[in-house]
Parts: sequence; structure tokens; C-alpha cells
Amino acid sequence: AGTVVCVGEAMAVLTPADDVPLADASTFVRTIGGAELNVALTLARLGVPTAWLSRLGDDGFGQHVAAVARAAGVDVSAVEFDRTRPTGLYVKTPGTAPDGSRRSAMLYYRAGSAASALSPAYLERPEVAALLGRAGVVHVSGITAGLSDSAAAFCDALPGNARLSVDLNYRPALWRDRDDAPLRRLLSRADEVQLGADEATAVFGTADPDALLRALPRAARILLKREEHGVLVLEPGAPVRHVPALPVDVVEPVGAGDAFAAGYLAGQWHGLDVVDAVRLGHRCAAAALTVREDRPVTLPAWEGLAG
Ligand code: KDG
Repeated sequence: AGTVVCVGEAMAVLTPADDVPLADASTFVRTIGGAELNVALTLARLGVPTAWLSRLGDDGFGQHVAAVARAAGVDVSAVEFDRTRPTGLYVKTPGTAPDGSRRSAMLYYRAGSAASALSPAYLERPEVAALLGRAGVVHVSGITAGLSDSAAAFCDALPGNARLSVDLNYRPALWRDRDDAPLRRLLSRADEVQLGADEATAVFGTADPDALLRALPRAARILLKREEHGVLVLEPGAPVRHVPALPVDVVEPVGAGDAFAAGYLAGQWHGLDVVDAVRLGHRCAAAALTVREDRPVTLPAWEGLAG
């Protein structure tokens, strides 16, 4: 079924130690994040041959990100290190929203990062072209299209030989001062789209299944995520199927969508039917929701899950 190639920015993540408010925090826990890297790490855990394409700063954070990915079995041989731009960073402060749900404040320090300099020129590097040439699936999120003008052009220039999976991943902070046309172009090229009902409403003004199928006519499948209610599987000309989510006590929600995407893509790679692949996605999302990290660090490897 080929390699799954995930494309997008990874960042160092700093979280105040001991749940101290950011204004009082002097000690931080360093982890790593970045939507597509999260997907890649979980795919590798689930036994899928996975590569990650991106640019990192030639700095300690970048070296740590690459080392974690490499140790997890993700092919990072085509990652480019930038001597002049830093690895992106974000600061996450877990908290509770007024309705009692777990919610994190996220402060991004990523403008001008190494990954924001992704551009069509990166695709011309021989090792990048070779990896993309043998990809079965290319997975990217809408975040990448919003990093910069050159990153938007990079998304436009992604080759079309592999199946393109796009997770909308709407980040208002990235689109506040930027026209979302690159995001729409990326979505309109996708063979598979994953999006939350709230994201669908933000970008298309509706989360109605028929309207979304009309808005994304190229997509052979849309997975419409309705938070704790589960996922609707939308396919042109086929009945809508509902796959309920698993009930969990949420510890920290960031990264659940990435874990879901990884579980779903891994399920497909291993030959599961769509409903079982979505169920695996739910299982991975549940594991991400119940840890502080941005990815399901407690998830068993594929052999453990399948058994
Ligand atoms: O999906 C999880 C991501 O939100 C997090 O790891 C950081 O990539 C990130 C982003 O842009 O928010």
C-alpha cells in the first residue's frame, strides 16, 4: 500500500510545570507537537511505513524533534535543516473552559520559523521528490497552507500521484490576517477530507453532509467529526454512516484529531473496512484525550491493538 508521507510543521511545546498559570511559571516541561508529525509518529507506532517531510531549525529543538521521530521509526531523511530560521515553538497552558470542558490556551511562536519557509523549491530536492514519488498516501493539514505565502505555494505544488488526505485543522490564529483561499484549494484537491463540524461551519458556513459533499466534489470520502458524538462517513452517492466515539474523561484535548487521523489511515493501510478504520481512529483519539501530551503516548503498538 506504499509509504504514508506526512507533511507539515513540528514545534517544540512548552507547558508550565505543575499547572502554574503562565504569568507565574518559571519552569516548563518540553514536549513536541505539530499536527502532521503527530500523525506520523502514531502511524509508525501502528506499524505503517511512514515518512515526515518538513523543515526544522538547525537548533536543539529541531534536533530533538528529528531524534524523537527517528527513534519512533519515522523516515526523516528528507527533512531540511535551516541555519538561519528557528524551529517553531508553542506554549500550551491546559485549563478549563466556562462550561467545564478541558481546554488549552496555545501561544504560537512560529512566524518566520524554518517550516514557514517551506516552498515549491523544497519539493525539487531529489530526496523529497523520491519519497513523494513512492508515497501511497500524502497526509497534510490545513495548517501547512496557512504558515506563509511560500508554504501555500508549496501546498499547491504537491504532486498528485498519491492519494491526498487532508485534515482541515482550522487554526483561526493563522487565518486572521490571511485569505483562506490556499486552504480551500488544498481541500478541493483532497481525495479524503477529515474535518470537525465546527471547522466545516467556519470554512464552508455549514456542517450539512449534502452541502459538504457538494463543496468538496473531488473527495471520495469525508469524515465529519462531531466531537463526543462520533463521526459521520460521507461518500458521494452512498448512505451516510455514523460511527460513535468512545466515552472518555478528557485530560487534555490537543492532538486528538491527529491521533484520529493516524488511526483511520493506519486502519486503511492494514486493510480494515472504513467503519473499522474509523473505530481505530476513535481508539487512538481516546488515548490522546487521556494524556497531557499532544499524541497518544500510551497507545500499544499495532500488534497489541490488533490482538
Ligand atoms: O493538532 C495538534 C496541534 O494543534 C498541535 O500539536 C500544534 O500543530 C499544531 C498547531 O498548529 O496547532
